[in-house]
Amino acid sequence: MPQQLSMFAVRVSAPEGLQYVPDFISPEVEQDLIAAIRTLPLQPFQFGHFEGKRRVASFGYRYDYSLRRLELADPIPSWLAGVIAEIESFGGPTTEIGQVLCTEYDVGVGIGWHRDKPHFDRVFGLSLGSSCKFRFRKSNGPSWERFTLDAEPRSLYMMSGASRRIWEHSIPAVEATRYSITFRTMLDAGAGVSRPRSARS
Ligand SMILES: O=C(O)CCC(=O)C(=O)O
Repeated sequence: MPQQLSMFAVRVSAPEGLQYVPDFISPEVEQDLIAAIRTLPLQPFQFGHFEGKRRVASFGYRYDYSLRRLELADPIPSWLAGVIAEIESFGGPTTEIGQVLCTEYDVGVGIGWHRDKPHFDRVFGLSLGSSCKFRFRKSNGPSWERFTLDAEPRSLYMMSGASRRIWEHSIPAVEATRYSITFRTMLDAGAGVSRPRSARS
């Protein structure tokens, strides 16, 4: 490789522990899930005194940024039972979803750089309605190592290991309305509150 080029060559490899499954659900299931999310009392994301533009509904647990702790939320609704069973099967033995977050991103809305709260273990995310650039970054001394996943509608991503604990993730402003459902397993030691009863069929 010419010297000039090698200076700019970037090794782009997926973060360890990240898995991606295109077409995890059918278009029919996608439409049913979007319709169900639209019936929820979605509220602007609360970050202490600040309000995010994305609108969310939490089930099982919700993280309260003012109190800095997990609080119990409404039980996981039964219309999620089928997809949760598929995700738990994909995740393998011992995978038990304890928390669900439904999110609506209107056009122009995204989510900033963050890692999920340490109370949670693995994070599974279903993308619905439109695609997004699911960006990852990890500090590499003076610069950032970066990776971008094109998360397509109906796809599932799973973050575990370094992709979940070391890398941060964010989504830039979406170009068409996107919905996501994130499903999280719990780290029992960190939960600090008793397990909610899930409304599973
Ligand atoms: O919408 C998504 O797929 C990601 C959501 C997310 O990162 C979060 O709510 O913490």
